[in-house]
Amino acid sequence: MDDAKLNEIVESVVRQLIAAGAVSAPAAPAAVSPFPQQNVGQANQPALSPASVPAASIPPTSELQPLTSISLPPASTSSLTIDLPDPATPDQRYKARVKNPKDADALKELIASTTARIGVGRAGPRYNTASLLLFQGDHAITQDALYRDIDQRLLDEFGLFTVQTNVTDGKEQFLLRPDLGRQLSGDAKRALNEKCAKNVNIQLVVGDGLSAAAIEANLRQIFPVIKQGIQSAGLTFGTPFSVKYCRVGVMNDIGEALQPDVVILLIGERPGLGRAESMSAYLGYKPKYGDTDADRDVVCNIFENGGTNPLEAGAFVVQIAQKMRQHQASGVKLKLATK
Ligand code: B12
Repeated sequence: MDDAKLNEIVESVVRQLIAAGAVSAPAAPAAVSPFPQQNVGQANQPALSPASVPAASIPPTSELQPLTSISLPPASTSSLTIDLPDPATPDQRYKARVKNPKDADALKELIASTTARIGVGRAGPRYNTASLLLFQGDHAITQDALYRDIDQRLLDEFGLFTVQTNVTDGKEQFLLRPDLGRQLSGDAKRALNEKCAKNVNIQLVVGDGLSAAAIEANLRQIFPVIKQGIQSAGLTFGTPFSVKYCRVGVMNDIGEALQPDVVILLIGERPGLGRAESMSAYLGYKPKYGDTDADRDVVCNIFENGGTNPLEAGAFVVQIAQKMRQHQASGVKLKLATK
């Protein structure tokens, strides 16, 4: 949402509060900030802060006048500004918020040493507003990654057609029924039979899993590395496709349907709070019904800037696939074979 839109919303809420008599209109133009302690460089008038709105005096929403019927003193909102800093920028995210720390430098070092949320301070027994907003923002990133589909334009860019698992009732069902996400639907099996090369050396598959954002963040880099790596090793690269509502276990059905030597599944990992771009590559040698995770390998935490770089991960995945073919094994069996 842009600043103008945000201003508009805040302005209309303030107007309603003023109209309902819950707060008094400031005598002169004033900054309105939900972050009173961060009113840096704003008008010298007192800001309308949550503290200046006595909760008991706010009438229920049903009693508020409709916005259209409010006539507003022009001076009270004409220069309404929002001075709330974006809580997700690195300087805000890692800001030490403990008031009067005993050793400010040590606190900064501690904060820099971990991605955990430490040194966030508090307002009485509660989070302060900045921490709460950051938490909510990060949670929204996670929810967004989980609930949306991979951008169709990206799939088109790589010529990937999409098949679906036995999940038929949207993301909620996908989340509640992992078993359905491990089975290709009847239509999917027919589509694979019609469109895909069989008995290839390497079958690459892209699955949404638990984060569409992860695929969007990494596919452009990792896909060409895997494809070229496989081809330059003289191996056959099957017809790649994508699976919607995909769980790792679907590799078994893919193995049964197409009989490749190795299946490589690029899939979105369960997102962390505010970290949605982490992708995994799961690999299995001749996957078949009944195989478990003990028969698979995984290269995890694939993302730029902090994780396994997708270009390097691509090269690593090609190496593992070659090793699997060489030893005709994957997972624990491969580990034992290469001991
Ligand atoms: C959730 C999870 C689990 C759950 C899976 C249950 C479930 N149904 O989701 C549980 C708690 C059972 C689990 C167990 C283990 N896990 Co785990 N797990 C994860 C986590 C947090 C998310 C995985 C994810 O999002 N998958 C994608 C979704 C779409 O897959 P899914 O189909 O819903 O679920 C399947 C996979 O998650 C898979 N899976 C989960 N862990 C592992 C580990 C291995 C080696 C394999 C092959 C598969 C696998 O099992 C699920 C059922 O098929 C990752 C962290 C990460 N950054 O990826 C670690 C992670 C993948 N797990 C890891 C490990 C080591 C294990 C264990 C071996 C731990 C142990 N010593 O017992 C076991 C063995 C797994 C097995 N199934 O045999 C490591 C793998 C490191 C590596 N490169 O080898 C990771 C990366 C965590 C880490 N940073 O150390 N795990």
